[in-house]
Amino acid sequence: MRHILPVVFIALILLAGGVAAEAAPITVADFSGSEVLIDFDSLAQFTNVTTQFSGLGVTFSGSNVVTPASGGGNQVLNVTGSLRLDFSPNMDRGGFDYVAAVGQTITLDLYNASGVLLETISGTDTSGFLGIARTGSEVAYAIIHDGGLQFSIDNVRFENVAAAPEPATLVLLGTFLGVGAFVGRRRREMN
Ligand SMILES: [Ca+2]
Repeated sequence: MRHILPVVFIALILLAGGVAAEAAPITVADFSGSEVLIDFDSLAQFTNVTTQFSGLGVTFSGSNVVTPASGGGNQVLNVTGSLRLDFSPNMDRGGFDYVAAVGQTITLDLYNASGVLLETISGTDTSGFLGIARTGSEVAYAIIHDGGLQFSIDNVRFENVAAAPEPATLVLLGTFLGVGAFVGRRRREMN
């Protein structure tokens, strides 16, 4: 028993640490592979993107229009400098490709359902990927903005990985439950 308690204690600390909200910039490679991916290629030119992808868990608002992407297919051109994405259910990992003008800064702000700004991340390249992960499943909507200029986005990705526990967490939980069962058995044997 004296040797088992520290193990249980450490397992509990690690499990609690996984629940606390933490954020980090991510790349496309950081997604699970089963994330939602919206490439806009199925939409007609000059479509205004709003609720076409609500079945996939996201709606768009803010002046925008579907235009041809330079590499083929479609992208979404934002003409007012601000685009909002509402997620249902909440997401905890998301990102997108962007194209901007030289000297422009593209910013991604993440908010919870109460409108509290949780995280912000910016990109200053003329094209690239902007993404962020935040544990805790709190992200209800995102606003992409650039200070009033035009920008384009494509390949919007998002998911809620908290809904599927990570393997490391499962192993820890299994260890914890296993230790608990062992202690219980030892106690029954001693009585
Ligand atoms: Ca596309």
